[in-house]
Parts: sequence; C-alpha cells; structure tokens
Amino acid sequence: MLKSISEDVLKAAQAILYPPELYHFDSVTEGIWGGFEAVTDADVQFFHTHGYLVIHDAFSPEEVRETLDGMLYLMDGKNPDYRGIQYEPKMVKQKSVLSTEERRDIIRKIASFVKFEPRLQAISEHEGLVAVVQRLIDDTPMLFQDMGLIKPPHVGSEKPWHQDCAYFNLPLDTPVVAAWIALDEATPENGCMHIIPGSHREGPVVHFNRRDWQICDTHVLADREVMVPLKPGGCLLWHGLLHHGTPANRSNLRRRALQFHYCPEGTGKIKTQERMDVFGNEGKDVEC
Ligand SMILES: O=C(O)CCC(=O)C(=O)O
Repeated sequence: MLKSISEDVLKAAQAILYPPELYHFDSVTEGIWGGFEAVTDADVQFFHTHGYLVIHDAFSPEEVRETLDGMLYLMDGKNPDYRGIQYEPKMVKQKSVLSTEERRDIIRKIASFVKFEPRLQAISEHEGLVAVVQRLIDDTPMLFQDMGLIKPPHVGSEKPWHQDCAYFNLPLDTPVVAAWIALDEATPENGCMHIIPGSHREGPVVHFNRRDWQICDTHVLADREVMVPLKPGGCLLWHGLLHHGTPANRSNLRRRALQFHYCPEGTGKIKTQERMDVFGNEGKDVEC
C-alpha cells in the first residue's frame, strides 16, 4: 500500500497530533438489531434521552456493496463533473505519483455527491432510514449535507470532538439528525466513532479553531465517552448537538462511511455571525 511514497512523507502523515487520553477504548454503546423496521417508540425515546441510536443491521450487504461501488466511482474520478474529493492534507501533494487504486487510500472525504451518483442518492433516500429520521425530528426530513468519510489506512487523520450544529447556519432550535453509515467494519483500531451520551441535552458549547473547528481538548468530557464500533451496514443516528469525534486510523484497515444530515423540510438559514455568537469563542471569557 502506497509503495511509491517516501518513508519521510509517510512518517510525517502518521504523526499523532492530539493527546491520546481524548479517546478511551474501554466501553461500547448498545444498539438494536432487526433493521429500521425494528425501531420502537421506546428507541425514539432513547434517542431523545441519550442523543443517539445504533441500528446494527440497518442496511443489507447488497445495499452496502452498491453504495461502495458508487463511492469508488466518484473517488476514481469516473464522473468528470464531480469535484468534491478532499485528500488527507499531508498526502495531497502525492496524488500525482499514485495509481488510481492507490489514490483511494489518501482520500479523506468526498462531499456533496448525491446529485452526481444515483447509488449514493438512493441510500440518502432509503425508505427505512428516512422513516426513522422522520420519527426522530417529528417532521418531514430534508437532506442538507452529504459526505463520505473515508479515514484511510495508516494516514487517516483524527476528527476532533465537536457538535455538528457548530458547523451549520441553521436556526438554533432546529432538530438536526446525523446518519453515519459504516461501509467497512468500523473498529477501535481504524477510527470508529466516539460519543458522549446525553451531551446534546447540555446545549451548544464553544468551539475553537485548533486542529479543526472543535471543542477545546481540555473541555472534552472524556470520562463519559463510549465507542460505537459497527459492522458494514450498521448505522449510528445522532442529535446535532451530541459531542462526538474519531481518532486517527493507523491500522491497515479501511474505514469508509457515509454521513447524511437531515433537518425539517423548509428550515430557513441564519447568518454565520448568529451561529458564531453561540458557538464561537470570540469576545467570550473562555480559554483554550
Ligand atoms: O467519520 C468521521 O471520522 C467523523 C465524522 C464527523 O463526525 C463529522 O464530519 O461531523
């Protein structure tokens, strides 16, 4: 893997830039089985209380395969109109020396793809998924963000702890649900999701521009965190204010996932300044 890249470049890309104690590896969330149809009103209540819901077998192996094929089609540049590929920052200069196949393993993200790939649009509109999101937000869901989160083997970087709503110019009381769909097995070794159950009920927290737009490392409630390992086809749903993050992938395993964000149809926008008044740190008596 990545044979054409010098050891120095790989070593620099593999440096761990965060305190290891930000991620604990000793507890795991519970989840349900039986697909989206198995979600009960008690599970909906669980989501409201804890800010997340895990459905281990949400998508079939065929749905996962079709989705991965669609993702690889875009990652390999087969749709020339699609421009949403983002590389691991420390590897981007290497893309010209890599084969198409090798290049897949330095891609960090693909963004805004549903209009470019019918197989990815289909999963964002999956009947079972949309029906459950509808129950969670108690309204008709509108997809407003779509991403493929790749975290490649060896060089996949951390996504620091954050709240998704800190990124969105949506009215602050908007019910936002994220759906994170594992296409490979997501494990403790390859950077599965870590969450802080119940943190959504504590409201918006201040974010800082550090390694990313993130919660300050010293404000992370790490003693309350749990991991969410998933098999391919597993789905984690979470509330837009839930604290979550993922550590780096230094294993030789791929960790490809999709993430969709939904809010009620017809939701309006606020100005960036209004969002920053709440989530930003400027002018506030808070240090990082
Ligand atoms: O998939 C990941 O590694 C983290 C994604 C995430 O939390 C986000 O983009 O909001």
